[in-house]
Amino acid sequence: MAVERTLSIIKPDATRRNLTGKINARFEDAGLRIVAQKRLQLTREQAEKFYAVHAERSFFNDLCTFMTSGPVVVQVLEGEGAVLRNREIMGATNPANAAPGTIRADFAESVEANSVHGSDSPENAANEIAFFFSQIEILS
Ligand code: RTP
Ligand code: MG
Repeated sequence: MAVERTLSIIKPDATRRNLTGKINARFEDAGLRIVAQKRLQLTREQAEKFYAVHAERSFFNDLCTFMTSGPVVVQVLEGEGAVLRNREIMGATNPANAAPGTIRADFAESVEANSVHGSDSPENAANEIAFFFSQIEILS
C-alpha cells in the first residue's frame, strides 16, 4: 500500500479536555507519523470555508460555531494508507456507533463534539492539507 498523507484536526472538545497527547499517541501507536502540527483557533470564515461541502446540511451552522469555540490542533499524518487508516483509528462519526478502542468511542462527547476530523479521500486530503500548511512546514 502506498504511503499517503491525511489531514487530521483535534477538535475543540478534545483540546479543552487536554486530550491532545492521548490522541496523538493513538496515531503514533498505529504507525502514523505526525509530520506537521500546529495549534490555532479557526475564524468563522475559515470554518465555513473548510466545511463548505456541508453548507446545505442542517448541522452546518452549529458545526461552525463548535469548531470556532476553542483551539484546534491541525496536523498532517503520514503512513501506509494513511487516509483510511486514520478513519479506522477515529471510528464512526457518531460515538454511539464507533467501534470499541477508537478515538471517538473513547473520547467523543456527541455526534458533533466528536474529538477529531480526518480527511475522507486522498483528493480531499491534498486540498485540506493545502488549506492549513505550506510544503516547507511538512517534514517527513
Ligand atoms: P469529519 O469530517 O469531522 O472527519 O467527520 P466525518 O467525516 O465522520 O463526518 P461528516 O459527515 O463529514 O460531518 C462533519 C462533522 O459535522 C459534525 N456533525 N454533526 N449534528 C449532526 O448530526 C452532525 N453530523 C455531523 C461532526 O462534528 C462531524 O464530524
Ligand atoms: Mg467528513
